[in-house]
Amino acid sequence: MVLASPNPFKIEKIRDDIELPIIDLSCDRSKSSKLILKACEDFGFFKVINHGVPQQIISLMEEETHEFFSKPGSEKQRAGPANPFGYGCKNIGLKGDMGEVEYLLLHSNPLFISQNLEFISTHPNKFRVAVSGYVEAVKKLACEILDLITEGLQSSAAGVLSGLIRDVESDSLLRLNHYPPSDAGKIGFGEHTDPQILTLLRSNGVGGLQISLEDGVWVPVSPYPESAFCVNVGDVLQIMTNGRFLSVRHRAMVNSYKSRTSMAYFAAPPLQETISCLPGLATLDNPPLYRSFTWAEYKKATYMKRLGCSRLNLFKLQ
Ligand code: GA4
Repeated sequence: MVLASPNPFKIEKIRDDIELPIIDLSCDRSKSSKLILKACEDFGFFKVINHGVPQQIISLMEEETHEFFSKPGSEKQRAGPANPFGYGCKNIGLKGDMGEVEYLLLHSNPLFISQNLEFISTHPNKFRVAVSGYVEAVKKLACEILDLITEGLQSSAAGVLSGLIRDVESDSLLRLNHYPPSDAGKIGFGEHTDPQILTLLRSNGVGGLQISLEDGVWVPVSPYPESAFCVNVGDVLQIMTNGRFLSVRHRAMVNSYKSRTSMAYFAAPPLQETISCLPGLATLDNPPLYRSFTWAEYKKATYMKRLGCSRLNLFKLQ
């Protein structure tokens, strides 16, 4: 299907007939592992169901998210500006990117979660309990998926990826987004790849997320099944798999009738961790594509560039 793009002078290809993988984590371990590997190679994206995150924990976090975004603008501003953490409205990052979105960006570290909560919620303890419970549950799911990945890769890296996320110093983040209804076709959050290892995202059952295929064709991601988590491969996982997995380009569109909220957990290594290819994934025939660097170095590079720019090329070996 070819649709008019948000920019009326540019015609963009959109295909809604592509079946994106939905992986049932309650099925046989080696089967899930194979399906995840294939999805990471083909799309850098898949959905998981029967993922073990309790509905009660999700509902609690969704209630807090709804409550925060329902507050008057002046109250929400008290939790901002996002530099990069805190409340942000329309401004994304530090280089002038804008979108039809408001958000709350939080570090997942328990100490950070406990700070400045009085600016976010009138019942800070309830908010803290909801965020900590959600972060713990999605961290566990991210680790489970990363273990299935390393098992499937059969590299001698069993547990290496999940270890980076479990580390007390892990730089993982939680982002709560609200896309108020606006003119259809407007961009909520512009195209980009996630810099981290893996992203777990849920929405309130309203569509808007789109992923880009390698040829640049956009595919809308259906918001169903509502119980599912969307999983994105991030830049660091593309680098650690020596380019075998794809860090998926994605964006969020707004719609004209319903407001959309989403909650994204970005699983990241500690800032001082050195990132390089997993053992066995670079060989003489398949030499390393990227140089080693620390996550702090990579993160700095992401904030120096506009949202849609590729950071991966900066770390490519000749
Ligand atoms: C994209 C993924 C995460 O939402 C995020 C974003 C970050 C921000 O909003 O502060 C960035 C963006 C994201 C990549 C490029 C830079 C940094 C905005 C931006 C323009 C929190 C992250 O880690 O990188």
